[in-house]
Amino acid sequence: MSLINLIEFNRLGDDRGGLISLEKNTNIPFDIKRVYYIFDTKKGVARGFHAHKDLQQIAICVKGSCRFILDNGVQRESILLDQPNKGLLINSIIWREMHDFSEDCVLMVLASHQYDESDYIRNYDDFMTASIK
Ligand code: T46
Repeated sequence: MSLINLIEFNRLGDDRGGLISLEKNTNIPFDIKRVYYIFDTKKGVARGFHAHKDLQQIAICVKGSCRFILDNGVQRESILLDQPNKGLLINSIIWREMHDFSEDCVLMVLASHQYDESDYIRNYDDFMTASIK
């Protein structure tokens, strides 16, 4: 089974421009407790390199592009996010890395919980141990 779970959002825009709406229980499969966005990422920088113990997230490149690598300890897959109507669902105990940020990239992330550093697994060996439990 693929690790890449893309949710396609309806484009509600018209001849004035684009519009996409994100709603819990309509096109977002969890209660949104937090939203953050990553922008102005410096050339050549990669981010992520961690997993979460208990967190669902949806990552949307609302502008520009970046490449995600998802890894469940067995499989490792890559996806380019480059459309504002595609959301990448990332479940718990999935190692994620973000690479190849375009200069104009704005990566918005919806999260099922508030920020909690103790939910992060930032060491790959610890992640591998958690992934086989
Ligand atoms: C993820 C990927 C896709 C906060 O204080 N609150 C927050 O909501 C977030 C997301 C981060 N921070 C702090 C924690 C660090 O001191 O901001 C700093 C940078 O966070 P981090 O190095 O974890 O950022 P990324 O880009 O490596 O990872 C982020 C999310 O943290 C992570 O949950 O899945 O984006």
